[in-house]
Parts: sequence; C-alpha cells; structure tokens
Amino acid sequence: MAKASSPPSFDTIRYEVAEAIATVTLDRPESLNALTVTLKQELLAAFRAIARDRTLRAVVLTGAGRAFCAGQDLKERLQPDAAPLAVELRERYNPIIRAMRALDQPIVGAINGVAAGAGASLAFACDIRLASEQASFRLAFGRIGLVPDSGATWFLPRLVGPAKAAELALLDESLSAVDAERFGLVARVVPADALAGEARAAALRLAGLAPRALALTKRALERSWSVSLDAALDDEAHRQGIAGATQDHQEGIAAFLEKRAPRFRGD
Ligand code: LHQ
Repeated sequence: MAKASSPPSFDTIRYEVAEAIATVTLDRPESLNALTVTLKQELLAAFRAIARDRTLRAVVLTGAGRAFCAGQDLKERLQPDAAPLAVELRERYNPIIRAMRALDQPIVGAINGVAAGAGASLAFACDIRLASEQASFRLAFGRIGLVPDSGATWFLPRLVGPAKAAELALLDESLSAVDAERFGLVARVVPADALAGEARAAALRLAGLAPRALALTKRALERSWSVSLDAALDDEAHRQGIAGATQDHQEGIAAFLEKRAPRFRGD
C-alpha cells in the first residue's frame, strides 16, 4: 500500500485529509474566497500534492463561508505590480485548471454559494458538481469588460449546450442552483446544511472504487469531446485493456462471485 505523505499547510486554503479523501476549502470568506496570487499558488500546490499522493482516492473542493468563489480578487488587480492579464492566466490560472483536469483522482465540487468569474471556471473543472440550494453561477467577466477565461468558454458549451452557454457568456446571466441542475451544470442540488455530508458521501463512494479505472474513465470522458465515435471506440478498447490487466479488476470479479464488497488497492 502506498505511504501517505504529511499534508502541506497553507494560509488561504484549508487542506484536510481523512479516509483517503483530500478536502480543499478556499478560505478567504471575507472576500467571498476571491482568488489572490497566494491563493492561486496554494491551490496549485494542493492539487500537485494530491497528484503525488497515491493514498488519496478522491478530492472535495469547496468554499468557506457563504460563497464558493467570487473569481479573481479585483482589489489585488489594482496593485501596481499586478501581472498583465494574459500572463496571469498563462502562469497562474491555466496551470490550476490543467492540474485539476490532469488529476487521476476525481474531484467533487461542493458548490456552497456563488461561483463567479474564474470561481465558476474552478467549479466547471471539477468532475462532479453538487450544489447547495444557495449556490449560483455567474460568469461576471462581461461586466468588467473581460472575456470568460480559465476554461469557461470550453467547459460551458460542453456542460449546458451552445444556446445556454452563449446566453450565460454574452448576457452575463446569473444561474440559480435549481436552473443549474435543469441545464445539467450540476449533478444535484441539496439543502445547504446537507451539502458537506453529501459531497463527502460521494467522495467516499469514489474512494472505494478502483482508482486506475476511475482515472481512465476521466480521460475517456474528456477525450470523447474531441474525437469521432470511431476513435472513441478504439480508445475505449485501449483503456479497457489497461483496466482489465489490473489486480483491481480481478478483485472486482472475485468480490462479485463471493458476494462481498471489493477491496480495491489501486494496483
Ligand atoms: C470581492 C470580490 C472579488 C475582491 C466580492 N474581489 N473582493 C480576472 C482578471 C485577472 C486575470 C484573469 O482572469 C480574471 C478572472 C475573473 O475571475 S474575472 C471576474 C472577477 N469576479 C467578479 O467580477 C465578481 C465580483 N463580485 C461580485 O460580482 C459579487 O461580489 C458577487 C455576485 C460574487 C456576490 O455579490 P454579493 O453577494 O452581493 O456580495 P458583495 O458584492 O457584497 O461582496 C461581499 C464582499 O466580498 C465585499 O467586500 P466588503 O468589504 O464590501 O464587504 C466585496 O467587495 C468582496 N468581494 N467579490 N472578486
């Protein structure tokens, strides 16, 4: 069994590990968890630490207080040493989104409140989104004369379809949790006081599944957006060959035949 490394400590996020699940909480509630340089650096470091730790099987990403994340900290943008926007995106935002999508472990987004701007993009980059009744989504870029970024223009049409994506991106409409569920942006809406428990339960279920198969499934779902059915069929066969050669596959079959719960070890 892989050995757990000691969890890193941070100032603007909370990073907690329990039962093979890493919970990452954006933790600047006074600013609705707006993204400062430090927070972005810490978030990237957290995802990199998770990627290295094979004892972790699932991730929960959420926000402290009443918001999930209000996007870029706009006060910090007024600092004279703020990086040009394109540089900020290339060097600080895009690596976070790439790290999230490259992660083998699935990420459950527990969207506890408003997700705006790049905060919405962070929510979109999760594998599964559960939303509190108090959650809402707003691109917010148009209002400050910017273009949706951090993957928003890529994720949104894929998640809600081109018509709703155009409305959200161009008119900067706010989407309630209920409408987000209706348009397929979130898997499920739950009462606010049940969100943390539901997200944990989903993460625990993921943590009990075969890690290699989950990672391969993540990749296959993502790749499906850019390939033909023909290529997807080949890709599935390739990935199934890898999954089928794991001990976990043998364990899954044995557990089924012995009528017991499987114990997947990630090998
Ligand atoms: C904030 C923020 C915030 C700082 C609330 N910053 N303090 C941008 C540029 C750079 C690189 C490339 O990418 C990007 C990506 C982006 O993310 S652009 C989009 C940036 N985000 C926004 O434009 C959203 C700004 N916030 C809002 O529109 C509202 O705050 C929302 C709709 C999120 C929530 O509204 P309310 O519930 O009414 O809360 P509030 O506005 O009263 O905010 C509460 C506090 O949080 C307040 O502070 P205060 O000291 O007055 O209590 C806000 O100033 C602060 N805050 N968002 N992004």
